[in-house]
Amino acid sequence: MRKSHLYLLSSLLFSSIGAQTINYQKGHNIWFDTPNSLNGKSIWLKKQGKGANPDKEWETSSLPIGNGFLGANIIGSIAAERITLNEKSLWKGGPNTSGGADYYWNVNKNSAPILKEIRQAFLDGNDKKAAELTEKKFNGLASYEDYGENPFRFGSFTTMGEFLIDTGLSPEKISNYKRTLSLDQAVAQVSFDENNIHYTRNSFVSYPDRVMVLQFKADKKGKQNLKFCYSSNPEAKGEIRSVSENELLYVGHLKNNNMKFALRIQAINKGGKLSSENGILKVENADEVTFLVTAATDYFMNFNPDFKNPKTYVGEDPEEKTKTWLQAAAKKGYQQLWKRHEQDYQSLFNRVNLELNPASKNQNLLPTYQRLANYRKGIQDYNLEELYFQFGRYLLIASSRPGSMPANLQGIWHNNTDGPWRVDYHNNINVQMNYWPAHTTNLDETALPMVDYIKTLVKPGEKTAQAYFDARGWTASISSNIFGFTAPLSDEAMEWNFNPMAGPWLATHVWEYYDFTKDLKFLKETGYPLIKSSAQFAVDYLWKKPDGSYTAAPSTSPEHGPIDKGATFVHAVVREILLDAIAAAKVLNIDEKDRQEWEHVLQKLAPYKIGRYGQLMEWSTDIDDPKDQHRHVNQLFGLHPGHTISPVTTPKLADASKVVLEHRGDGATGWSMGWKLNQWARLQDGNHAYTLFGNLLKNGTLDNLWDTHPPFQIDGNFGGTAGIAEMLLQSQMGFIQLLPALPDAWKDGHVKGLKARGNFEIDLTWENNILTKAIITSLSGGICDLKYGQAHLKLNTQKGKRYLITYHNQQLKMQ
Ligand code: FUC
Repeated sequence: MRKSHLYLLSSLLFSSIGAQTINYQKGHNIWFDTPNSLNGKSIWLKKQGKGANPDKEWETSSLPIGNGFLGANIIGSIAAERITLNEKSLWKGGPNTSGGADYYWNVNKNSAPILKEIRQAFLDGNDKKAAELTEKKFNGLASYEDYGENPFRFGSFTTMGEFLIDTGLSPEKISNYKRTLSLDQAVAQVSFDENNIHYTRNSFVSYPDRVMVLQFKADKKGKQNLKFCYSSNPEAKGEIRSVSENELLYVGHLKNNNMKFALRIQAINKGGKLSSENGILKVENADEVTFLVTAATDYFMNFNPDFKNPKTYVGEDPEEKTKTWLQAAAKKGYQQLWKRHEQDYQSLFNRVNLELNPASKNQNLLPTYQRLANYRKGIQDYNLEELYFQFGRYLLIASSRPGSMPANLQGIWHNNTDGPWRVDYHNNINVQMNYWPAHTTNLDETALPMVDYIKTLVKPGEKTAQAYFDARGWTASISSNIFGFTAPLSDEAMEWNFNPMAGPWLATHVWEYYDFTKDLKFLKETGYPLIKSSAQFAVDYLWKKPDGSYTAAPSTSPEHGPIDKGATFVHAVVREILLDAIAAAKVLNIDEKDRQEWEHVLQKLAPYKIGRYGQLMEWSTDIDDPKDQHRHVNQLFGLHPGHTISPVTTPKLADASKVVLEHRGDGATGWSMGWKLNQWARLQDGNHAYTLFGNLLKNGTLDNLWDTHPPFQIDGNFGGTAGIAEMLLQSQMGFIQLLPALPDAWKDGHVKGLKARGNFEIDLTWENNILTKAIITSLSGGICDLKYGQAHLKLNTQKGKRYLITYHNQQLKMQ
């Protein structure tokens, strides 16, 4: 019997004693019962085949922890604890490479004058010429590969190295091993018995105190004999030094761009002795040891970069910052650090609780990888589905906190000097997908790094908009870094490299932030300028044809198909940003003239078209292939993440979207299944959405529940979590739909704390697949327009009030 309120109780009980013991059989835990080896250590010394990561254990069975800035993976070996380390801003590339600032910013081709020729070629029916001109002229100057140019400008996210903490224990002699990540408490715990002694290691990363805390203890005194070693990024010059008997300091610079970074480790012992020599910390016969780790780079998030200054992204000295944080953390001590961490984390995580078929059998007695294996065989495990949902929320809190850049392709969990797609910000689905669950699962704050990222793109993106399209406003391209990179890359494969819709797509997230939070100050001071200038770009990018209509030429549908004179995806993004801009200007009651322009363009924009198979056409001509199972489904952008297609308001277009999804099939890479899950949910087909969710878990998920492309890519985790929220609640069409895509399998359930646009918090309870109760908490007041099936209820809510709604006799009623 599974009693979900027991989880809460147990998590409360265990939390109050500072993660002494995680009851891995209760609550939201990802756990393993066998230790990892140390085979993967320093994988940068080993050969890496394309796409394959030689450190399989890191990829499939390590546990990620983080505070948005600092990320780490706990490997949990016996003879040593190995911990891979990331700092979000440790990047190669940017204006401080030896090429200097002029070289870095000289990445756009001035191709705007060629647009006329391309469009004339389209008018002449010479699509081949249009494509060739686009391929030759609309790429940029910077390579995506470090072997493509020297110095390498685009750069890549890169590891901060790893820790090896020797224990002197032998893996052969241990029993009762557990490696557990508690999502309820945001702590990773490794525990085992050796020689009748029970050893425990607790690891967490605190956001309020900017410190990583690693605690080693045992149930007998004097058993901690440890050697703490740090191996830095091999592409850095630096030194690890012993600064006192209990403290190490590393200061180094990346060779590529001279980025400075610092790391401090301090040991605090109970009993025994500490010493430090030659950059190694030694613990002898201690009862308990806590290692405090602070790390930072000199990166400065600059929204107004000086294009002449190579150091425009260089800020505070990391040696100083890490010192201040370390001293403050050491003063607090373990218990206080733990309490502050737990309180901070739970203030976000506990906002949402999901229970699916609460009376079903809890299979938490099995390690997570075995549950996943059973799930693949078709054994139902609703609690595993809940765990997957909550893991996405955990990962977002751990990788995206205010003041940092957004989560990248691997969140903040990369184990090498460079990785797939430079572990970058990928703007044609991936970074956007990372933020899909931010608002719907009640984590608004985690979206702020995305807004900051967008702000870093504006000034450089204005140059890109001018150079290629002679356009107002700003845009970005396929890939970006932390140094405001907005140009296309040098590759001529324009089906992926041509992506001027990156900017407008990103800007739609800014409107989402407002729409969910109703934060007027944000909209006025931060949001609207970003949205408006993006809408201006979108208008100027379009081709005004001789007949007065607007179309996107040249354009592409991400990563496949021809250079087109009107790809559906592009029109859908344009529609979205213009609608957002109009809505925002109306809220602020400004820019009447701009609004008229945007409305005019919307009216004249090439419409959605339905093709010969009844499909929503992907390109301007009816060339779709029903056998095409490409992972990108961008032609359905209007269905999701956009809001211009819906079964309620545009049923024919929704039917045509369904044909596309049927053609594309129910398989794909991890993130693509995550996307199709969201799209089926938007079609309000709960059972089909559930099939996609099942496939994502079965075929796109590693043993530690990380999403895999392959390799590990975090977007699918976020897409999966967002998709589950979409199945339970939708609000994109101007009203709120309760349980719009509930699958038959989720017969009974309860969800607390999902968010709807308008700043409403919503709890739902259902039995036998039918809604019984909803509680609406209005956080900003205003009209709350509820729909469930055919039932409809409109409430005029007051800020701060809760409304209990029941569903009975096919009617929604306020109690
Ligand atoms: C997009 C996808 C790829 C990969 C990459 C990071 O370009 O098409 O599959 O996920 O992003």
